[in-house]
Amino acid sequence: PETVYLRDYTAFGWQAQDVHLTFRLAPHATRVVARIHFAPNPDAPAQDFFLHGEELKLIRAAIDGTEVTPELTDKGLTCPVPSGPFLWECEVEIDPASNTALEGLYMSNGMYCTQCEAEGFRKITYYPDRPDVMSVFTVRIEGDEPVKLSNGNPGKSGDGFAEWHDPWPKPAYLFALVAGDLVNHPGSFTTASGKKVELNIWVRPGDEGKCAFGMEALKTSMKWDEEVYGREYDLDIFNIVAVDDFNMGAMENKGLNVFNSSCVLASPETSTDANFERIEAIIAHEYFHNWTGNRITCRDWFQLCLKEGLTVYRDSQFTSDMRSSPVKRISDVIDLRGRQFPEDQGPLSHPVRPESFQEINNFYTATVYEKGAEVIGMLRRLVGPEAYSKALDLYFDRHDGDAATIEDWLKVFEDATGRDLTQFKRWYSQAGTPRVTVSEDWQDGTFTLTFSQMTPPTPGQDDKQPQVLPMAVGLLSPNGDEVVPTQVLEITEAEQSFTFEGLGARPVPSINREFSTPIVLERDSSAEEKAFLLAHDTDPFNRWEANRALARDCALDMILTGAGPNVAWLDGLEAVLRDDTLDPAYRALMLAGPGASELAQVLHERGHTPDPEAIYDMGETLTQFMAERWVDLLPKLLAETRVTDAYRPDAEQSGKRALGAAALSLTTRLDGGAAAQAQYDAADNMTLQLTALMQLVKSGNGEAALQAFYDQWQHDRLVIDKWFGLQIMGLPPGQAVERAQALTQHPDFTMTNPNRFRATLGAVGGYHAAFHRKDGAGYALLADKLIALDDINPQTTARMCSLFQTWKRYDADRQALIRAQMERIMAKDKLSRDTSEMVGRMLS
Ligand code: B3K
Ligand code: ZN
Repeated sequence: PETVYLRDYTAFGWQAQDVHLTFRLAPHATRVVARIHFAPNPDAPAQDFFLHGEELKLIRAAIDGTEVTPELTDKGLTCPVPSGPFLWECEVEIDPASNTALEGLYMSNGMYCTQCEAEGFRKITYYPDRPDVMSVFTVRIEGDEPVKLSNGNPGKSGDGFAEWHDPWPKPAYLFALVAGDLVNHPGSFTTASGKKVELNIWVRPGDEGKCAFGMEALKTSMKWDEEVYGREYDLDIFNIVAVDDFNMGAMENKGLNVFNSSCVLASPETSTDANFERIEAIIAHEYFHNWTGNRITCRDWFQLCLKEGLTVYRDSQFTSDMRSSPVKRISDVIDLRGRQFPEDQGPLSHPVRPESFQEINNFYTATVYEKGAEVIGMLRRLVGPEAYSKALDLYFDRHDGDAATIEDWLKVFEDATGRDLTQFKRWYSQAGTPRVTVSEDWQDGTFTLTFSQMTPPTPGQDDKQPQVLPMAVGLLSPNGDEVVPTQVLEITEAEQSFTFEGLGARPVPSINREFSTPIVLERDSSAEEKAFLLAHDTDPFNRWEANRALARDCALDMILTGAGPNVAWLDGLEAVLRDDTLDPAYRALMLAGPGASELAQVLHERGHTPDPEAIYDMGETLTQFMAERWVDLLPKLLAETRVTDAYRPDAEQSGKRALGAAALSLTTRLDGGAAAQAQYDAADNMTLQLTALMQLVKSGNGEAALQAFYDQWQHDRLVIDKWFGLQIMGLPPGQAVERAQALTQHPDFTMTNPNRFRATLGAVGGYHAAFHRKDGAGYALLADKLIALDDINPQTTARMCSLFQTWKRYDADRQALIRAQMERIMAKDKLSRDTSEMVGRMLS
C-alpha cells in the first residue's frame, strides 16, 4: 500500500464552486448524480484533473454538457479538462445494502445513512475527497422513505423527495445523508443573538422514550459554547440521528450529526450513570465541532489534532463545569494512562501530528485525541486563561472558513501573547512520553527542585529534544499547611532547577498538580511522604495521585516480593473513605486501585516482565484483605450511598452509586453475593441492576441472574450488549475466554454490528488475565474473530488489533504466541489496508 507524507502536501488544482447532488435511493442500486462547477485554483501547481472514487459504478460523465470517457483506476478517475472553469456532471451507481464496512452510504436496520470522515465520500461519488476542498452543497434525495435528511437547512420537499441546502462551505467529509422510517424527539434553542433553532433527535420508532436526556445535553452544550467560547450556532436546524451500526461514537456532519445509538439513547432503566455521562460528553463534543472542525477545518488529515485535540479539550472543560472538576481530571488521567501511554510507549507510537500514514482511519487515536487535548491544556496553562481566550477569539476571527494547520493554530497564540512557541511545537512533532525525574535540596531556608527530562526513542525517532513542561507545583509545610500555593514552573531544559526561598522548615513538594504535564514522573519519595500527601495535599488530583502511587507500590511489593498488603497505606485510605465531607465520587476513585494493565505497564517501566497471573492473584488477595479489614466500614458506606430520591444521572447521585458499587464489590467477598442479590432484586435503574449483576457473576452465583436479565432485556439491543460484555468480565480468567467463544455462537451475536462485536471481543481484550492467558486461548480467539471481521469491516478490525500493541512487555512464551497470531492475521488473503498497516507496525 502507498504511504502518504505530510511533507508532500500540495493544493488541489481546482476549486469546487458549488456541488449539487441528487440521490435516487434503492438498497442495492442507488444512483448518485453530481453537478459540480470547478474553476482553476490560482494558488495550486499544475496537475492532472484527478477525482477520488472507490467502489463506484460509473454510469456517465460529462464536461460542459459533452459526454467524456475518463480513465478509471481503483482509486479514482482522471480526465482532460478545459483550462478555465467548467461544469462536471457525473452519475454513478452504488450498493448501500452490501456496504458492511459502514463507510460511505450504507444501510443500518433498513435505514440509509452515511459516514464520510475521513475518506468515505469517495465511495459516494467521484470527488476531490480532501478536507481543503470546501464547497457549498445542495442535495436532493428521492425515495419513499418518510424521513430524508441532509446537511444545512431544509429546502423544498414533497411526494418522494426532499431538498437541503447548506450555505456554509464544507469539505466532503462533513457531508451526510439519512433516510428511513424515523421519528423525532423535538426541541428548540434560541441563540444569544435571538435566532430560534429547531432541534431534533431522530430515532427508530420505539426509541422515542430515550431522547430526553440527549436533548437537554444538546441545549446545555449550545449555551455553554456561547458563554465560554462566544460561539453561536449558525443554521436554522440541528439534527441528530441515532444509528445502530456505527464504527465509532458519533460524527459531527454539518447540521446533521450521526450518532452510534449507544452514544445518544438513554433512559434510567436501560442506561448506567457512566452511559449518561458519556452521552452528555459526546453530544457536547460533536456540537462543539461545529466551530472547531466545521467552521474551521483541517488542511489535510495530518492536522487532525487541530480539530480533535481542541474539541476533546473543550468537551472536558464542559464536563468539568457540569460535574466535578477533580473527578473529571482524575478520570481523564486514568484514561490517558490506560490508553495513550501504552500507545506512546509501544510500536504504534506516533506524534500528535503524524507525518505519514497508509490508512488515515488508523490515526484516530488516543494520541491525536487525548494527548492532543493535553497539549492544549499545557498551552492554556503556559499563557494563562485570559490570554487563552484572546488567542481563541483570534483563531475564530482569523481562520473562520479556512482549512487550517497546526502552524496557523500556534501562530495565533504567538500573535496574541508575544510568546515564541518554537520549542513548544515539539509536542506536536515528537512522539513518546517524557520521563521526568526530580531531586530536591534543602539548605538554609532554600528549597531547590531539580528536574531532568528524557523521552525514550519511538519508531522512526531515535533522538528526542527537551520539551516545554508547564509543571504545576505547590509546597506544603510539615504540619500540612500550604506554604507555597500552586505555581507553574516552566521547564525547557534537559535539566533545570528552581529555588524557593525564605522557608521556615523543609517543605513537602506536591509536583505535577492536576497532572499539568502528561509525563511519567520518576521520583523517589518515601511511603511516609506519600501518606502525608494523601492526608494533606490541597490539590485533589495529587491527593488521589499519592494514593495511587501507594496502591501501585503495595501491588508491586506483593507481586515481586510476596509481601502482604501495606496496612499503613490501607489505614490512610480508610481515613479518606470515612471522610464524608469528601465527594463520594472522589472517594470511589480513591478506592478503585490501578487495573491490571496499568500494573503491567508500571512493572514494564521499572524493568520487570509482568506476569498476568501474578497480577491477577495479587488483585484477588488484596481485595479479599480489604474486605476483611473493612468489615465494619462497608455497611456504613453502603448505607451512606443509598439514594432515596428519584433517579437522576447527575454528578451527585452517580457519585454515590459509584462508591456504593465499590463497597458492594468488597461486601460480596464476605457475604457470597447476598447483598448483591438484594440490590439486584430491588433495582429500579440500570446502574444498580448492572453493578449487582456483576457482583453476582463474580461471586460464582450469577447464572440464574444472567438468564433473568437476558429474559428481561432481550428486546433492547443496547442492554444486551452489556449482557454480552459483563459475563465475560465477571468470570474468572479460566472461564472468560470459553464464555466469549460460546457467546460468539449465541443467536444474538453478529459480526456486522460493531457494538456487539466490541462488547464481546473487546471484553476479552480488555480483561488482562484472560486475554494474556498462558495457553494463548485469548490471543487465538481474538485473532480468529479479527480475521473473520476484516472482510466485513476493516476499520473496526484494525482498531481492535491494537489490543496486541503491548505484546513486547511480556515473557518470551507469550510474545511467541502473540507474534504467531499477528503473523496469522498478516497472512490472511486480501487483508485490508487498515489491518495490514496496524499489524505491520506492531510486528516491525
Ligand atoms: N470526527 C469523528 C471521528 C471520525 C472517525 C473516522 N474514522 C468523531 C469525532 O471525533 O467527533
Ligand atoms: Zn471529534
